[in-house]
Amino acid sequence: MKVLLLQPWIADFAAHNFWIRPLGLYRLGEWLWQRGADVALLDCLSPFDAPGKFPREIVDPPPVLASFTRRYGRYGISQEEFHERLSLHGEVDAVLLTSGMSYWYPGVQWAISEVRKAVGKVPVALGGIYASLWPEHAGRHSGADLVLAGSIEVCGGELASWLGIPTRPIRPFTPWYRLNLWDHLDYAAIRTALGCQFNCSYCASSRLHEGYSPRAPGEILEELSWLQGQGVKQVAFYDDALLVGFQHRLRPVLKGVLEAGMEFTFHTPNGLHARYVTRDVAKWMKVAGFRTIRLSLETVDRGRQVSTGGKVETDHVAAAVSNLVDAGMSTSDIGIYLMMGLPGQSLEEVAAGIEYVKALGVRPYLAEFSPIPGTAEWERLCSAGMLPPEPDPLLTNNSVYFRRYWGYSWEEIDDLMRMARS
Ligand code: B12
Repeated sequence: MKVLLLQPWIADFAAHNFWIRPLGLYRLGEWLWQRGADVALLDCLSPFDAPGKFPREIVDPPPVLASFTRRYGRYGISQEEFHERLSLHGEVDAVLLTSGMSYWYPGVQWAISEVRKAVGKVPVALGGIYASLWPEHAGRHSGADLVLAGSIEVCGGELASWLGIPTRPIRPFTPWYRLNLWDHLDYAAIRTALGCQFNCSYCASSRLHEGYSPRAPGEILEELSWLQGQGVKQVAFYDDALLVGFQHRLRPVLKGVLEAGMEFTFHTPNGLHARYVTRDVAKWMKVAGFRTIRLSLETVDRGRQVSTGGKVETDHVAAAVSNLVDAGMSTSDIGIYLMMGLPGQSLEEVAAGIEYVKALGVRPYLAEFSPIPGTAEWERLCSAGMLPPEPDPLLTNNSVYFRRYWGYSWEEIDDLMRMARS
């Protein structure tokens, strides 16, 4: 059996390439190969430089977004390139798509429709983040024959019986990079664990990955060593909680990297837990080559810090910044995420966060709240009438939701965003 793994286009008003890599499809490829299937990859988001902007083709926005004046686009490779690559893969027995942000689902629809045009009746299944967070919507609107929610460990049985492959492994585990899925870019993304030990009220991590499963440091080192051999220089960590259990998880990895003389520039575009950035951790990060550092503060309002999950206190961030600076990190490489648009949050609260972060000498980054079904914040919004009944996932777009539902004017919001940038 030959299976084509497909990473679809992004459909949005903007799309930045923060070292985006199809990690979910890599894991799926490993799982399929162990069960006797051969795998190939078509990635609509490769090859493009990172960090950077994806090329886009302007398209008409879906009707629900028509009132937004910004231009909507399809980001990634051109349609011609898509069809060329599809034909190079020859005949396949099934196409398995992943999905990223749920509000990128038009990208999934376009990809499935193009596959159908080119290959006709091939079975198409969809998984990943949109499929996991909005399974009914994806079932009705994606065009896939099968929609599977959750990690492959959770939905694997159903996938195996649909494909007619064994549920249990019949081949030894082989990492994705030995399955010919590598596309020769000079950057990579990696996860050292799946899931998160925290349970923040706005985050869907627990719906995507049950529990918390760290990978063995040796396995991560082997992957890094292979990537180094391919000329990879930049590596982004995609963990939810990279620094949890630092001494027995990340420290051995960084030690191994240094001992083997591997030279990487590491990035943490997904915010780190500030409380774990101790002096020791900061020193390791500096020595091992960490560059882009993002810390999650989210808000300086103590009540909201507690009610959203208690992962951070304002002082943790001040201590983390000073530890990083003392370790030799440049303040221009340190950014602090602040959430904006949370239910009940005021402009003043966000502004106070911006002031606080600037006073630390580092840069605030506003992360617009994107409501996700199944989270505590979602329930809060529904009871407060701050979401239409049966909302289209497009309205949860991080560039859309807060402008339409937060309760402040565009001018007020623009002022706040300018304040963060200035
Ligand atoms: C890394 C990450 C980022 C990175 C990279 C994002 C990217 N575009 O790839 C950065 C830091 C840039 C980022 C930014 C943002 N992110 Co983010 N991010 C994540 C994170 C932590 C991991 C995603 C990931 O790469 N997973 C890796 C692989 C291993 O997992 P996976 O894809 O789910 O695959 C598994 C299964 O889904 C399944 N599977 C996958 N595909 C398929 C296919 C088939 C057929 C099958 C059967 C199974 C299957 O098998 C895989 C293995 O088990 C998730 C949280 C999470 N724990 O997933 C949030 C998450 C995706 N992000 C989220 C949000 C809100 C954002 C921001 C909007 C935040 C903000 N306001 O700025 C921005 C948007 C930026 C953008 N436009 O890209 C939300 C999603 C929101 C939504 N509505 O969809 C999440 C879920 C976090 C949350 N708040 O709950 N993010």
